[in-house]
Amino acid sequence: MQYFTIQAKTHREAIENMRNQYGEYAKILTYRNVRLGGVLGLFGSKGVELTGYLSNEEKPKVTLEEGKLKVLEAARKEQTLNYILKEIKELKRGLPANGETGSGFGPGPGYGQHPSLEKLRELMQQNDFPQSFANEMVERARERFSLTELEDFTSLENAVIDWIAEKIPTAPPEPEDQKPRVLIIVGPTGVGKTTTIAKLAALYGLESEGKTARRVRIVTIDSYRIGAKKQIEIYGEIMRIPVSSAETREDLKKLIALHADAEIILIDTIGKSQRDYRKLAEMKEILDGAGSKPEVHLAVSATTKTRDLEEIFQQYEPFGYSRVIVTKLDETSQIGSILSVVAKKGKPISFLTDGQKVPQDIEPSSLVRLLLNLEGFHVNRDYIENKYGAQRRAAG
Ligand SMILES: Nc1nc2c(ncn2[C@@H]2O[C@H](COP(=O)(O)OP(=O)(O)O)[C@@H](O)[C@H]2O)c(=O)[nH]1
Ligand SMILES: [Mg+2]
Repeated sequence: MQYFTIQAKTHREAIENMRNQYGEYAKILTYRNVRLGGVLGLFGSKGVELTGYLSNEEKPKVTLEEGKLKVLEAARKEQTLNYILKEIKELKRGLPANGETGSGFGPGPGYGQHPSLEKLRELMQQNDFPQSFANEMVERARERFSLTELEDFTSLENAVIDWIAEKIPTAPPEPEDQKPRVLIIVGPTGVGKTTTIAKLAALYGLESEGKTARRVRIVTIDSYRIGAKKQIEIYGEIMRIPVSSAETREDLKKLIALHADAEIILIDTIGKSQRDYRKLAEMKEILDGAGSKPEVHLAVSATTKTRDLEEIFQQYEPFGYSRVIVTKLDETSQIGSILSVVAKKGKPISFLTDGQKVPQDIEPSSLVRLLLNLEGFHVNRDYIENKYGAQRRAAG
């Protein structure tokens, strides 16, 4: 019988060496831990030593031995798997379990979520940003911020402010060379079109610090509603701005020709439900009398839900509006819906109104004002003003 001794760093390596040197007939007799190298067994590194012999037994036996080895190997693999699973569980225990609670936003159960990302979702919800918009911001944060960087929530907030700002469409001020400038406001009933026309009439038509009064005319095609004409006429009287009404496309054409000497003609329109297609078509027909280059502004209330806003934006598309006036900012602290819709539709905001008082509760839209209106962001006012102040009036 031939005997052998094998030393190796690990048990596995020893067995492998044995198989390589002596093949499948090798059998193990003894097995012990030893020190490899060093002097008199000292100072060496840890290793194993096994002794064995070569058996003359028939193949089947060996096959059985191999089978055992396979089972052992499989068991070892399973142990490794179990070990890895245990490690993963440990790791997860160290993370907040937010991802698993399924906030409705998360990537799904089983994913850990950094607390800052969770906080960001809350911020987005607090401002009424729709889910898709919130998801986009959180995804960006996840992509662009490392785990360590996420610890600094202030810098994440600043970045998100920038990402929101990037998405808000801006436009250069309307060209003032066209005379008269024809500005039409369309939009659903009760959003504040007539009130806004009065505010604009004051803004342009009354003298104020450093600004001379411009020649403003008001035309209303809101003569269907009893009292509606009266409302704007009273404003006109107070401001000494002439108000006339048009009921047909020909009327409107004539009035615009008549006011050829005016600098700005403001046109107030019938407030109708965006679902009253017949009335909308009728109004479109009348407004065609305004010539080829009127500026059409769609007025919507900041309090409108995202879905309704999308429907309104869609239904007023035939009027070819190029700007959006956001009214009633004083009635809500959540502007995520309107911001997400103007971003999606690519329509710049021209004016913001925030109260019933004529003429003061209006201002040209600015990124600064919109961004400062976001709720819950602890962003330094100076940061926003320095960065976006230059774009003030950008959309006006
Ligand atoms: N709180 C608030 N109310 C407004 C604002 N603008 C208009 N309103 C009010 O909304 C109501 C409808 O306004 P109106 O101009 O007649 O709307 P229109 O039907 O679109 O012409 C009136 O009571 C206005 O005083 C605003 O910015 N804030
Ligand atoms: Mg009105």
